[in-house]
Amino acid sequence: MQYDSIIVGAGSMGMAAGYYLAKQGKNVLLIDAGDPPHAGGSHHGETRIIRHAYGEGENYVNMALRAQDLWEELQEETGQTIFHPTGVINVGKEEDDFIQNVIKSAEHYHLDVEKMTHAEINQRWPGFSIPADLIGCYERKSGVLMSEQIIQAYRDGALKYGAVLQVNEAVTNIVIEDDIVTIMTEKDNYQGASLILTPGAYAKKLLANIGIDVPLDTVRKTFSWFDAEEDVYAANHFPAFSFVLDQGTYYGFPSVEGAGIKIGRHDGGQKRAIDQPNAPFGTYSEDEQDVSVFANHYFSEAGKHRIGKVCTYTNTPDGDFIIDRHPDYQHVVFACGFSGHGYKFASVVGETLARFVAFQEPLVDISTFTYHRF
Ligand code: PYC
Repeated sequence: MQYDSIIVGAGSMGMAAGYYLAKQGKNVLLIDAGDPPHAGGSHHGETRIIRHAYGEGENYVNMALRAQDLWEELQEETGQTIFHPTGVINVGKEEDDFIQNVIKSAEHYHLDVEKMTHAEINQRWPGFSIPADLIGCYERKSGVLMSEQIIQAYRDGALKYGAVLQVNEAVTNIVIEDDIVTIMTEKDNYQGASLILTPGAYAKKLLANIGIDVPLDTVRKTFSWFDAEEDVYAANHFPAFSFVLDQGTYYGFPSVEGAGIKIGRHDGGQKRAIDQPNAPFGTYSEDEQDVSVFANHYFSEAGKHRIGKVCTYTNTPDGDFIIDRHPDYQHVVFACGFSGHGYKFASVVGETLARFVAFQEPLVDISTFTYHRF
């Protein structure tokens, strides 16, 4: 049997691509070394932020807006709450590049963003304790995505539309010919007319198989939940947040469904070898210390550290994504290097990859994400 498309890596991006292809009636095979949603990649921890006025650069705004439309479509199709419209506040010094990019993105794309002083922020949300040297840019229409629930929804949808999913099956080799690809796993061999590679943290290793050298680092990251007064921090009246500070970049979530405030540090972390287990939370003193110091400083009523978890970022040297075609084989496409800020785009990346293998133009501009820019 030959599939129209094989997808290697059924995490955030791959599962979304499988869903959109299967929905179009394509005969799709998804293969994953785990059984997604799972805690071994970059999609667990329940929640992710979606921001539209993008501090990492204006070139992401169209993608963020298309991603938002697709999340709302998925929410409607599944009847599940996968997006909480909490709003997101970006906090930092006014002159910081990230804050300036948020302001520019908002102006150029006419986004609903309110610039606020520290006093206005502390008054509107008394759970914050923002010092006088910082400002905030509040995006009312952004919010929180339920990351694991979404992978499950894409999985259920892909299967409903006829996709085949092989789980707990590691790929051992990939052979590409002019009009066919053969994927070899520990259990079987599969053939398809096109191939999408979305292997997350395994990208460097798997892409090397097909002659593509991507400069990626895999980095151990942690995030934590803190006890929170629901009156102050519940998701129906407290926003998600992103802080760009001299001492580091932090992000976090209001208490969604009583989970407590969730906080992580975006920069830093420990480089890790992907074939070694990730060191558990608490291995390094900074795992708990970093976010606790941040919580005590910028939150007036954050409670005790409740629990922490580990995950992995797959970082490119410039922090921008890689979404491209194989230079010699147009029927092979890949996406990787999401550098800790990719989840919110999973819907639009999945749609784009599905269009790529059907030789349709993407609906958003991804021209800055080529792998040969390095
Ligand atoms: O891009 O907003 C973000 C984010 C939150 C957590 C990690 N990245």
